[in-house]
Amino acid sequence: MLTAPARTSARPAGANADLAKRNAPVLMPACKAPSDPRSSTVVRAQGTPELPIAVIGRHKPTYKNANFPTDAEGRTYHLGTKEGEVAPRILSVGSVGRAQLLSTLLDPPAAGKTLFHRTSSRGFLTITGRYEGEPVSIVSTHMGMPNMDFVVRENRAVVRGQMAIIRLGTCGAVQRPAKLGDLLIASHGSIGIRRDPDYWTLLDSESSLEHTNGHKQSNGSGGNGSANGHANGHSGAAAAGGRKPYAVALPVPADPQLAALLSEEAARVVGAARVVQGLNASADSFYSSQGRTGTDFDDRNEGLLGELVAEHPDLVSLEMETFQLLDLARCSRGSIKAIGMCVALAERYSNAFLEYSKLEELEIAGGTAALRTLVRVPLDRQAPAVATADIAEERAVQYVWD
Ligand code: R1P
Repeated sequence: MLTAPARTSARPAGANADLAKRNAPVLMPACKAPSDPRSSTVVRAQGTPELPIAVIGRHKPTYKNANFPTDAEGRTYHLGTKEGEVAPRILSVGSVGRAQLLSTLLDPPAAGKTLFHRTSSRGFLTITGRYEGEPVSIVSTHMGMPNMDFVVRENRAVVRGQMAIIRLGTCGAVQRPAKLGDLLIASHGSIGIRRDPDYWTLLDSESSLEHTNGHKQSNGSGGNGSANGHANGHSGAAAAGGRKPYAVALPVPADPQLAALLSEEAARVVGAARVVQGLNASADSFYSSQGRTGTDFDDRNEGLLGELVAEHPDLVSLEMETFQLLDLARCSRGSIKAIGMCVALAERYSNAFLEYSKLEELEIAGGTAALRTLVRVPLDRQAPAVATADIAEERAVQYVWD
């Protein structure tokens, strides 16, 4: 079905006093006015020496249960957190710097207390505190779908009850109306793009076969069928038994409640004209699977973006994690609500790239909208029971936000 990306509409102004208070900032600057209680804690992503970060380092404790490893304290293998340290409402961000920056939006800790920080031996940073009184965690997820898999599964294992996870990332804007600096919300869900190595394997084996049979090489490249310079894989696809060099998974939906709330909050923060809802695509690499071309490798991806847009006219954003988040949420037996939102850092259709100095205020804007959404979405605290590992056993839990 051909659908144009939908625009959000802003919530009517002045609905109530609380709303008016929340509506105050349009685009939050990196350093806010002194009257704002959080202003003194807004810092740049780089150089935040005052933030206490516990680095576990290379030391590894003893783990039990090869199926789902946890240490004697119940800490997960890659994220290094245990029950009580992670809130059911999670903001997943790509970089450690973004996590640190957005932690400055959290409620100031009570006197004598600090926000909970933990950096695992693999570099995953978890920061837990409260936002508007509600416990939330910000988790740096790094890049790519395998890292998102760690973040979703290992956090699921240490949190009881239903969870909400919002990814705030950066992305490429695939087509208009999405443009540089916009907040692109994956309200239509996400497709996944995977480079299929079998395509090249089949080309190579066909080439070898032809060579053995004494036929003239069809590619004229001197023996390697994957170096024949086909423009976009179409002609190569026929040669590789009809296979395509890039496999595209069907769309996985986002949580509709989160989509509605997030588009509303994003429009309130940056204005409806800078929020675009549509379909996201997560690729398994930054370069070939996102249609970035070059001559060093035989990628056969020149036609990839055009094919994606033709197949999915509502496609707006291209990045590397949201598909995994939505896929796991869909398979979580109703225990996870999830969505992704990205700052458009690049325009793939014009080749423009955002001035990096503008990124921080956009991260703050997106983070504000995401945190407001996280604390508003209703979650069922009872269901479902989590039985991933021994850590789910019933026992008194000390919550770091209490
Ligand atoms: C690539 O540069 C990284 O940036 C995007 C991609 O998804 C990938 O992770 O997101 P983040 O800014 O959240 O890392």
